[in-house]
Amino acid sequence: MKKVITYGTFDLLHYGHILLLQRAKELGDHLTVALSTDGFNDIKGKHAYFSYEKRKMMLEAIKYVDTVIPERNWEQKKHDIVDYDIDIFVMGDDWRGKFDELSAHCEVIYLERTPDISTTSIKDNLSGIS
Ligand code: C2G
Repeated sequence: MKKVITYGTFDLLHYGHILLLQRAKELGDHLTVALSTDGFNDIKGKHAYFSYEKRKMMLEAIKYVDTVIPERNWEQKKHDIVDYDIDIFVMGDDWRGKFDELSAHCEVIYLERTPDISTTSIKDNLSGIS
């Protein structure tokens, strides 16, 4: 069984996230999403609209997602890959090159980001900024 993992905040879930998860799942047989905890979002300087529990519940409702685990820090990726016996690490290509060191443990794939949609743009549009 080919196991895939990806990481992110997945706040205000939108079709860009879904298309990423769909393509990630298509690369293997099992997809784990390491979901940024509220504490890690503080470290990332991100403030999610929805709590970790709500973001986790929404991800678990997506048919492409098999398992959701917490992402608590930057360093856990190489341990997750070993602990969960991961074959492929996937991220959107806004991260291209940032995680290449993981290729020592598994295949590293960057998928093209879906254009013209982001959690930030949704927030800005709703608040009338843009
Ligand atoms: N994404 C995408 N297209 C968009 C928006 C997001 O493909 N229009 C992808 C991102 O590239 C990422 C995933 O969806 O792979 C989740 O996006 P975010 O929740 O913004 O993730 P981020 O805050 O970048 O967290 O350790 C890694 C970090 O946790 C990544």
